[in-house]
Amino acid sequence: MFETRPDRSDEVALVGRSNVGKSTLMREITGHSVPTGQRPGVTQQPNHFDWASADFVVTDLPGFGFMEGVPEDVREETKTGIVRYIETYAEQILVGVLVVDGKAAVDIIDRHSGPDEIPYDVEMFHFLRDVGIPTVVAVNKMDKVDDRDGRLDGLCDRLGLVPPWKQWQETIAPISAKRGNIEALNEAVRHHLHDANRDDLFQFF
Ligand SMILES: Nc1nc2c(ncn2[C@@H]2O[C@H](COP(=O)(O)OP(=O)(O)OP(=O)(O)O)[C@@H](O)[C@H]2O)c(=O)[nH]1
Ligand SMILES: [Mg+2]
Repeated sequence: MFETRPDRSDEVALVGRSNVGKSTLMREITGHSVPTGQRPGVTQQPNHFDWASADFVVTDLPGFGFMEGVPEDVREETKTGIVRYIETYAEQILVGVLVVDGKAAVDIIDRHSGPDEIPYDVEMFHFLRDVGIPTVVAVNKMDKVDDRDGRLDGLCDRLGLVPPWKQWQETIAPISAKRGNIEALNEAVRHHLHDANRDDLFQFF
């Protein structure tokens, strides 16, 4: 998982369950084609995209979660790889983008909540923040969501952010990557880049 990273310092990393639209978002951000797919597990290795003009890389990490035909131990290995990657580059990752499926996330979180189970999205959100990475949740596929405010408030609640979601616009960014509607994410990312004194990277968002 580490071999392919270009020799670049600063990074924005996309992380999230399989099939939520990370690679589609990567394509929107970079303007370059990235393999995407109907089935989970399309991205098995990190996709990196860097520009000649800046010491900067965007990374689309493999997805985690149920993938048809992928055995449990391979999935765990993928998850461990993702966690190690993030720990290793925590200093360089200026913004972590946790991508979730706006229509399904709350239900999946609730289904996996229990006395000895922490849902992946919740775990990853806290992990990113624990290692000191400013984090934005890109709530994707909003084109499929009817009760927009209800869904976003519900997600905030699960992540430990007191609703209404509108007071968390630096953290909660409703988007539709497939439709090219990612302005809320760009704004949130710019907010964190500004905090890091990196307005020079606004050209990419
Ligand atoms: N309706 C809708 N579908 C989307 C959106 N973004 C992505 N998709 C679809 O979701 C599916 C998965 O997209 P990918 O970008 O391959 O997802 P991924 O998160 O990279 O998946 P893995 O590589 O398996 O982790 C594809 O069929 C996309 O066309 C969106 O904003 N709205
Ligand atoms: Mg992918």
